[in-house]
Amino acid sequence: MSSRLDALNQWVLDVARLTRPDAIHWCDGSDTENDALIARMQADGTLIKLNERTHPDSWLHRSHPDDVARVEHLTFVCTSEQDDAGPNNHWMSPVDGHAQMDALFDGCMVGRTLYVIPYCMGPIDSPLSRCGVEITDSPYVVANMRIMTRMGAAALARIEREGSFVKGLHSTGELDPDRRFIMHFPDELTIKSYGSGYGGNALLGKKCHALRIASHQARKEGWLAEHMLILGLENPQGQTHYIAAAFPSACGKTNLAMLIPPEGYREAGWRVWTIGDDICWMRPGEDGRLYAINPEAGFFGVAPGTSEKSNPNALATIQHDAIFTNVGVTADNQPWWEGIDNGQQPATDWRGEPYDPAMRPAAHPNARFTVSAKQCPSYSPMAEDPQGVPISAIVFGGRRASLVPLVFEARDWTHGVLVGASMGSETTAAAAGQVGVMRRDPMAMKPFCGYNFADYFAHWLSFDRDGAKLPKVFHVNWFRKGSDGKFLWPGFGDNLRVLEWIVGRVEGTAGAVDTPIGLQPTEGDINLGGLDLGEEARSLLFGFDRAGWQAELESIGSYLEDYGPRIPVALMEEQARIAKSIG
Ligand code: GTP
Ligand code: SPV
Ligand code: MN
Repeated sequence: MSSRLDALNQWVLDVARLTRPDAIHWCDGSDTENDALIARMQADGTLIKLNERTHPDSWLHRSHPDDVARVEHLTFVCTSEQDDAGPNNHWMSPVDGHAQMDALFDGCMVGRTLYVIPYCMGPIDSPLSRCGVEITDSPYVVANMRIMTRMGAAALARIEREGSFVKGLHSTGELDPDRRFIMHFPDELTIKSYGSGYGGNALLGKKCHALRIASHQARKEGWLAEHMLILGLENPQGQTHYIAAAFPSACGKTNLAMLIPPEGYREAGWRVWTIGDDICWMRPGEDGRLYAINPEAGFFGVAPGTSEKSNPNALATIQHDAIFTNVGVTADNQPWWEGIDNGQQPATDWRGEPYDPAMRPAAHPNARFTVSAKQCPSYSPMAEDPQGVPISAIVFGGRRASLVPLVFEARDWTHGVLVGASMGSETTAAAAGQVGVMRRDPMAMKPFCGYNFADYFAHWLSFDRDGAKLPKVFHVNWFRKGSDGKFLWPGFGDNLRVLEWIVGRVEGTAGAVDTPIGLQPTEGDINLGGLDLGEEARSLLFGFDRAGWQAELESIGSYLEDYGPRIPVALMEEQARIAKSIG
């Protein structure tokens, strides 16, 4: 088979000449094709069948033990000028990048099948959607891309019509960490990824295309590609506000996007609708508001911590037709992870060894599930709307054990951009490296912005123009800890209380007090009824620590200065204004 697009046929031929596969397979996305791939992976041990009675049509994949997360130190943006990639990216010249990657790809598919995956990011009929083609030698990648994107014949038809597409070339190679690179060539709309089979490194439609390449396109075309969930919050009157929220990897997007309101709210008629849990593309509509789509079709979610109590919607979603990567299993082959809290015990850990509680966790901390969004009970019908949904509020948030209160509101758009740009968060297991180290992660895009952050902040500021009806901007922190080292805020379903305040601010009905960092609720402005918050919790979640913020603003100032003269003056002025008002 081939396509009606010469440029695509030629690229596939060129790649095949370089990589020398035994066979070429063009994916049509059909059930028959998927069944055959799954059977093949079951036969060679790539997939292990889970308990058919409790988890129909579900699979366990155990990755290479050194290939369990994104590798930021091996991820590059290749632009002709290093300054265009910025201090926020590792850089290589396009010539060197191609040379290094092509040497790795040379002959790497001998004995393997080359799969051609046409995919569409976003509803197939949406003007906001964008297409790509991933070439891979990994059937696991094909099966995951089929869940995570609109993959196959319909996407190919759109690509043939449009004539252009993002090119992604992937091989698992030898899974040798010393022969592993993920490179982006934004000016050529090209991605080359070698040596890893893990999600963010290998499912190229996701972070590589929908964030790094798309952020580059978005800047040129006047839109935004963001690491954000999108949810609809329906109130008892039946009105729905859409909220987009950027939290760094493994900091709560999936959980917030699928929230089930706490007791009392549920009965009153509050409801959360899930549009997306990881990526948001948005652009100004004719009425001046920002309209957002979720470019993905599935969830690649963190398994550990997912339980009937923390995220019942996610648990319901993964009961069938799911792929579990690096979880433990029970004696009767049910998936298991730390925090699943279902009364069962693991027999085997994620490496396939007998589980020994004294040694290490059963599931890898970055174990994931891959599942179609359509299986989620809270999945919004609006997620398939080609026009997208209007955004009423943008929420930034990080994992901050100290200083940062539960929630505050930015005074205006420029202040909101500063709040996003100065986000800090403690690192998690989603990326290789040390966990729990506080770093700046602007807009949760540190690992994903495909160009210089200084230009990215300027792009954000540029949305504040005549006729724009921009969302209000907020900052939240679910992860503040008390002197006993425990989380002070119950989180999960109770985060609805904060969303209620946010929507109240949008509608002009909720109160707040002015502090140097923005507008903060007092305890009386948020419904805390039924919660058991101690004195320390109340004062830290709702207080303002002047000395602490003084130091924080200084640190934000020097962080922004690291970007040199490209940093927008308006952002530095905003930082100076706030630093001064703290005193
Ligand atoms: P990526 O898929 O990596 O982009 O992550 P994500 O932002 O979707 O993170 P996710 O919702 O999967 O949450 C990751 C971890 O944070 C899990 O271990 C959750 O249990 C935990 N978490 C999520 N929400 C809350 C919360 O409100 N409070 C607390 N304490 N933990 C939370
Ligand atoms: C993240 O790390 O932010 C994820 C998982 O959502 S991955 O697809 O691997 O990037
Ligand atoms: Mn993510």
